[in-house]
Amino acid sequence: MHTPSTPTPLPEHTIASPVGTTLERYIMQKQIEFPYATGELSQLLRDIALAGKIINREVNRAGLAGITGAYGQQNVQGEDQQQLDVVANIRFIRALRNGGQACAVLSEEEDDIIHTGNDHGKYVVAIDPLDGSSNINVNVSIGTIFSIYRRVTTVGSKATREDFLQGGRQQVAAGYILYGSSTMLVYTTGHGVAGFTYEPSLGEFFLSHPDITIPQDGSTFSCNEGYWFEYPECVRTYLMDCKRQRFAGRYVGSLVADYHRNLFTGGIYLYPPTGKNPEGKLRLLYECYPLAFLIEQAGGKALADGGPVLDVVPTDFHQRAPIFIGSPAMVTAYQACADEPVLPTTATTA
Ligand code: AHM
Ligand code: MG
Repeated sequence: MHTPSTPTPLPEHTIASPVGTTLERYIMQKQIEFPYATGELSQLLRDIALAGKIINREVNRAGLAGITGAYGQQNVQGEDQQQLDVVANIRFIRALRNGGQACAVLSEEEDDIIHTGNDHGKYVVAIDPLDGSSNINVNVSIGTIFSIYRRVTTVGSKATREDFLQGGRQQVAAGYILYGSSTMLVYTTGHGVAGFTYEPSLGEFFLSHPDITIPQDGSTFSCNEGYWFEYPECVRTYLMDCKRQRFAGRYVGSLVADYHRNLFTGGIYLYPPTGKNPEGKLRLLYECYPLAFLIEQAGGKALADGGPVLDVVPTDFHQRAPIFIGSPAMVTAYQACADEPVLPTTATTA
């Protein structure tokens, strides 16, 4: 006779749900915490997540769909556009236009601001739709970076420059989407930082990293050392110090990927002024500001030339700024090198 045996418990990994709180639910929960919130910013964040899902799909099938490779034109910064840059730009602007909450968009790929036609929208969005263009064709992680402001012009009128040139401290939300071995959305609304991982089979972002904080210190530096001879002396001094301590040099060349790694493991990302880019290469409004806002919310630090990135005064849509961003102890150590007075070179007597 068959005696029933105790069923073998399923291995934990087969039943432990990787999923829990969806981005949707999280946004809703957060909204409830702010009694006067109208839900418009929440909707805007959903629109950005939707655009991220669409771009994720494009990135994943790019090789098969034949949309890798150069587009054959340059953007406003004089950089060669990739086909995916252009696709991501169109997708993002379309999602924001359809969403209705953003009245205007500033994109790395467009010379001027784009009016969405939603003049009653209360927000404006600055985006780099697909950052790390040089990595698109070689299957390396790339990302989207976004920054959101509440408009300062009258609701119902056309958005203007003033809505975008408010300064980094006026951002109401900012974040990035990393298209990597998994796709993640990480954002802040000024109340800490949360990270969500995309579950492609369900088509949902799930809360995977609540309350992200960057390690206070780290042992990774990320910069393009090919520019060594163009870097200011203080940058070389700092990097030499990193090397003396046998820190790891890690540079993907995709800002979002380098930033994301350093956010989780500790480190510093540097893009100093160079001969080719004396103001630095990265764009203030849709690269430096949002990542600086997010790093400060995660307990990190972001410097430009002589002060916090968020205090750099914006004058142009596409202006550039140097950036030194990451674990606070590392950024402070760089700052100490930068603050060191440059000794006059005096002739030595024999
Ligand atoms: P992009 O916006 O044209 O893609 O340029 C930004 C990228 C960053 O992702 C990356 O960190 C940096 O440029 C790499 O620049 P470089 O090749 O000079 O090191
Ligand atoms: Mg970029």
